Amino acid sequence: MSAMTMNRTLDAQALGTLTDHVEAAQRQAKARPKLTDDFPGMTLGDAYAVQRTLLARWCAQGHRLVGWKAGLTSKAKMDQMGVRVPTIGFLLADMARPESSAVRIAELIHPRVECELAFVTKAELAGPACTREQVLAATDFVQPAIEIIDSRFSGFKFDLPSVVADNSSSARYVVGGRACLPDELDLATLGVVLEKNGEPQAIAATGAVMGHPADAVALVVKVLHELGDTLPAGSLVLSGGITEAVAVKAGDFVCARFQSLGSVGFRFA
Ligand code: OOG
Ligand code: MG
Repeated sequence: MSAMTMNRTLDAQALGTLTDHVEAAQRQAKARPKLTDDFPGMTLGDAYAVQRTLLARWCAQGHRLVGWKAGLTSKAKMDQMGVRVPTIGFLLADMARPESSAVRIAELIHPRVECELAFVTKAELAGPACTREQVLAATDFVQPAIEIIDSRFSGFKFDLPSVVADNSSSARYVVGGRACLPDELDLATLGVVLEKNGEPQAIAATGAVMGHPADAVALVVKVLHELGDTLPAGSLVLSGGITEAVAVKAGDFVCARFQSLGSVGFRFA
């Protein structure tokens, strides 16, 4: 990611209009055409400007930022979505749902679930060259997670600028299972099974995420640096779907089983 790729072209009015579109679609859980249909010249820098404006609006309304997610960090996810550049998105406290709970599906458009390794940090991470080693040294613990993504774009179809502006499809997340210290395990070789209603849907190992999921946390730090920001201590970071995402409907029970880290699951009501 270079400064070049963060070029911005939108004036303040266009930025406000695009943010209005995303905010309304998220609030109403209503799909709309992807943003680049109306703003074909939108750049990646423009898209992150919309995402930052959206974050500022949510925080001004009393929502609390608790961390960040990396998206499109595995080949399975890139192939599924047809976007080959990893992205980041923000996580708010009220997007979290408890393990083993019933998650309300009526608040969502066309949700999909992803199994991810979550990191919780104990020191600030910053800069353009954050490394896997720095991430591991700053990690308090890791834990299994399921992210619920819900693109606000019709047909769950988008391009890179549109998905970034839509906060990388972030909707809900559930963290659970067993918390482990990062040096207790080889975080690149843990087997993971994503199940729906007791049936395996996808199987992979944690290294499917960029070779090592800590590299996805480093990527988050690098993108934040491009945006003039850092990753504070105490952040939750979701490192990205290890397998392809799986569509769900009311009544489904989903579970992600992680080698050595236990499992996390919940149902959709
Ligand atoms: C974009 C978000 C991707 C992941 O873990 O890869 C993501 C999408 O696929 O809608 O969260
Ligand atoms: Mg994800």
